[in-house]
Amino acid sequence: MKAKLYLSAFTAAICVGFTAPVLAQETREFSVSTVLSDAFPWGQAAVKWAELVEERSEGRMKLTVYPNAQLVSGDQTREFSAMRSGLIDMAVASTINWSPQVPELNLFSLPFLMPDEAAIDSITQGEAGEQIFAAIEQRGIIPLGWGENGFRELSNSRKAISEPSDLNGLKIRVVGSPLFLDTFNTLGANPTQMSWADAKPALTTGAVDGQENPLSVFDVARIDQVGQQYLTLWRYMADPLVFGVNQRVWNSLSEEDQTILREAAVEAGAWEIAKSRAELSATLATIKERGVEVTELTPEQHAAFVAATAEVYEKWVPRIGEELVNTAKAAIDAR
Ligand code: X2X
Repeated sequence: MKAKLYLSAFTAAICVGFTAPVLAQETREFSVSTVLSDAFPWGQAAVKWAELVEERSEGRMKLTVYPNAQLVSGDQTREFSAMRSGLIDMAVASTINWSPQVPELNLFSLPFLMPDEAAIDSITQGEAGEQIFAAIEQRGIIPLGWGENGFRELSNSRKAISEPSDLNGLKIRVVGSPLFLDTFNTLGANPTQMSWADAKPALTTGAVDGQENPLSVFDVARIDQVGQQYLTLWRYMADPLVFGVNQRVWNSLSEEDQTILREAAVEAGAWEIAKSRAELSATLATIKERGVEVTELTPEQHAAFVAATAEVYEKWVPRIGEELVNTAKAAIDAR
């Protein structure tokens, strides 16, 4: 955290001219980590947060966004630890990247738990969301609001995938907790964990055959240009984004500034969620125009994937917490 002393031109003039006692306005600068830049909805969420905070705090707080997980040298699954130790002040982070340190966040990664956007909202905006925020806070980060990376769709360079056996032996890049290895191993694929920084080069050289990411990421990062000709819309999971602050930073702020940060995070998140959802169909059209073969699953094909990944729950529900999973399921059923 860098604290700087700024004197506005006006107060400086007063100092020089009248030697009147002056209360200098202190601007504190904070680092905000993201994985994706503001070319993507994710990075835009962080920029929006920064703008709202700077404006509402009248310059007392300046949030500087560092994209591409650069504060952890691209190693996005170390972001949470780096925040906790104070190397990073704030972040807009994917639940996937924090799930190695916060097991409860694996909830969102359970295959086919959330069928639609209303299901995501029923978790994040309800009791399950509160339990998850409590779990994050318990581990030293203050969570303030939710954003959204989006439903993650499956792409590959080899063939159209419409049933689990199509994944047989395919090398798929995944990130995050070992849950992803379990999901793809269960499907008969050959998953390999790597950071986003390493993913595109691995797709380019053919070191991996496929990957999974939201449509916005596939589109903006031009994943079609690295040989990913086949895209299956299977909506197997979605990763929300969490706006979070290091606990010591949080405790050092006045109540007023805490409120500004929290309200701005909630607003920036809601703005980004609405924006990225509204853009989805145009994004899909763009991807199709580029010649990517898009496979939409029939209800039967979808059910086959659900059945094929069911055993992931046996291992992971106890790690996530049975109560949390049940609370989430009840919220989804009642949506
Ligand atoms: O690495 C990914 O796939 C990304 C950019 O979606 C996340 O950070 C979870």
